[in-house]
Amino acid sequence: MKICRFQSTTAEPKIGLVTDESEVIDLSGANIDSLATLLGGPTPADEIASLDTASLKRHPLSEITLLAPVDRQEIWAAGVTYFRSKTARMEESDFSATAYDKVYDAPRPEIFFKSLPEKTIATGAAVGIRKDATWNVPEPELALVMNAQGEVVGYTIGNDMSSRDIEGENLLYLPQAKMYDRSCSLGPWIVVGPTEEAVRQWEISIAIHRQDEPVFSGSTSIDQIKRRFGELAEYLNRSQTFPHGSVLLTGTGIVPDDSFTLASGDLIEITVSGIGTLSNPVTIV
Ligand code: DO4
Ligand code: MG
Repeated sequence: MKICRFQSTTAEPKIGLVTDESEVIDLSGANIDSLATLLGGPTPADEIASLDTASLKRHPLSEITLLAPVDRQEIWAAGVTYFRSKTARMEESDFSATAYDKVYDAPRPEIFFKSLPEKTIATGAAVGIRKDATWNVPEPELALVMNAQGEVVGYTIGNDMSSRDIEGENLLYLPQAKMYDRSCSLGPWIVVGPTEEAVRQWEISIAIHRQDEPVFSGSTSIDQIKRRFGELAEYLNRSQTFPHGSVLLTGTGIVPDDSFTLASGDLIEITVSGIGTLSNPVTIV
């Protein structure tokens, strides 16, 4: 079951159900007008499955604009959850290498604040590279969607845009490497229902094009994430409440060679086999 935020002819954002026939069923007719309401309850999948959608308005997917699938949820991110991420960070940084090595094996995961709903970029819109950074990469990540109880109830795709030169210079610069205008995209929608075991069978892949030519591609299995989803969710929700639910990116397992950096005009496409594709051009901010 795919839940989206969208705009049709009216400017007002709406919640929709994306059907296998590439239609969007407008759930505002069933009094569902925010993700905060859905994620504030315990089981959004059951709530939507119980609706009688026959009389609700439908739009062809091609005629609506998808919005980032967040309205009142904070967006957080976990790091160094794949072996590939650990080794890449140890290489990029002289004096922070032990920190990455240690956090990969430590009981407590690395979790950092990433974005707010109003700052988060939807599929189709531009993500940003910082004007003061020289080494910029996308980080393709599975994102967990949690309800107010901190339980994982859905999945979407995230791009944790990162400036590797700033991050590598000093670990204390991590917030500047990770949080700036247009540094986080999410979408195209939220898939609710699948179990962690099913999701671990999915693949995540990325393709980057520059002037229509491929310049980087890579893929990995979601099952390479070292930590259980419930473990990551439990740490995020420990001593912290999210009454409208929350989103947690789960870390990257695909890191381009050190010679690669993004350029303005590049097109980034991140695909998760059970979800769809998050597609964003790149601009300088
Ligand atoms: O510790 C730096 C960031 C790690 C990260 O974002 C990742 O592994 O995806
Ligand atoms: Mg990341």
